[in-house]
Amino acid sequence: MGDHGMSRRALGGGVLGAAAFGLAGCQGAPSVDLTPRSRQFPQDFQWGVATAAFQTEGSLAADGRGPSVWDVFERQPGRIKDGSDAGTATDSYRRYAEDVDLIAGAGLDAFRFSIAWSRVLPSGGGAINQAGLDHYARLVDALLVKGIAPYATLFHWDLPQGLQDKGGWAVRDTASRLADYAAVIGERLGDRLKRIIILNEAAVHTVFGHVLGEHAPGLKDADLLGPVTHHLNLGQGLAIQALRAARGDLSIGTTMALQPCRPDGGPLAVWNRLASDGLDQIWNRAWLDPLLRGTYPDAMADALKGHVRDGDLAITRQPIDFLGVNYYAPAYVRLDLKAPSRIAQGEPPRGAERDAFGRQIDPSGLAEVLTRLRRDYGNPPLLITENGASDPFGPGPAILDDAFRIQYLRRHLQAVKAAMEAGSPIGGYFAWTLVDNWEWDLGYTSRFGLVAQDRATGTRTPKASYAWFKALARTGLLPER
Ligand code: GCO
Repeated sequence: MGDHGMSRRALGGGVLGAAAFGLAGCQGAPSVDLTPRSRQFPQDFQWGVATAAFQTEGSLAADGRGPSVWDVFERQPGRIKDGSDAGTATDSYRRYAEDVDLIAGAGLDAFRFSIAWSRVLPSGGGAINQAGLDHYARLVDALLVKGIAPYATLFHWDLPQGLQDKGGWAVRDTASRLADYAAVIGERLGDRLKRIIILNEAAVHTVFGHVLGEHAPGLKDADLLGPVTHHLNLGQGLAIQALRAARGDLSIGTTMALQPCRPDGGPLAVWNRLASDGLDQIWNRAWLDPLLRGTYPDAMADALKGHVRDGDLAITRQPIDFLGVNYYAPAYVRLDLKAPSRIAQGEPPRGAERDAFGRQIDPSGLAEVLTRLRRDYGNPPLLITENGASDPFGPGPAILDDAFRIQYLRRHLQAVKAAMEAGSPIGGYFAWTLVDNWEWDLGYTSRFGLVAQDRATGTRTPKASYAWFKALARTGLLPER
């Protein structure tokens, strides 16, 4: 697996470090049909692209923005693979109009971006920074003028450092601060911004930011798994309530990184199945269950002890208008009795096709996730809020003739259409991402864009995948190959 083996969301290497799990056997992967009867998507299906504030905006000191945990983390030596920072990123804070033109130029219906909390509330709470808010008002207006539906994520991992200084997600109060911030967005932008996503991939933020120390805020403390998970879930519930109280006409959802957790060695590898089930509970169910069922899975019980108060699970469980699903790859897991969590990274089957992260490229994992939501979680309305492929890592120029990306998107969209035919109410698909950006701890060495960027000049150059996605958005007809 080379040096990619330890990268984030390969879910590996390390030890999750949770307290002992209630390990129980899990089912093998359900058999799923990946071939749709028809490759024609419905007329009203939304085609979009997704981005995140810290990965794109740059202008980190502009207009009164306060620092976030990522501003602090990226400056710590050794944290970012290429030693870069997101000071410029794609310069989207200044070039947002160009990006809107690219989205409109591709005929897309929707744009998912995130709002930087610390632009609106520079230290996380208190007085509103009007200049920061105005930026998002301008962006939303620019999208609406072109008939593009804005979807704003409230929290894409960039907690204001002012809140981190008070304990961040490890403390309960941060949940209320998220709700206050949500209310501000609902009240100040809700007249035109109608679609709001509360959290992005809270599992990644929890595990990679607080347990493994590979993401901001860079903490490596297994004891944080329970409190951080619960306070994010609680904050999400409170934020949904606050938005509903602010306005009655919002479409509110949240986005999760859902990954099928598969035992290394296949379903007959019984010991590894214990570990893959443990990871499934921490990674997927610790987020799905509190929101959609008002419960936590057993494996979280010890970690959560002392953090869940009476009534909390009535708050975490909220009606949502859509669930956002981000999918890239399945996770392979093995049992490791030496690891405190007993969970370690496994290997995909031999000969598996792999992405730049070393993860298996496998659209059946997406189908599996969608089937589960249909069968076990009441079939909520869904959006695919991220899916995409990186160029091979490295400093070289972007690959403009990116046939591999087109094939990745096409094959995953086949799985999406097949799931729709099987009864999943999927309303749209957002490719990750518009322009090659700053990929967190990987800096500028990983590129997911449909559009390349010359980092010296900021000039944007559409890749082959941009033209391909444009044709798809126009016709809704997925090419056969
Ligand atoms: C996520 C991340 C994105 C990544 C993308 C590619 O939500 O998964 O937020 O920011 O850039 O997933 O790895």
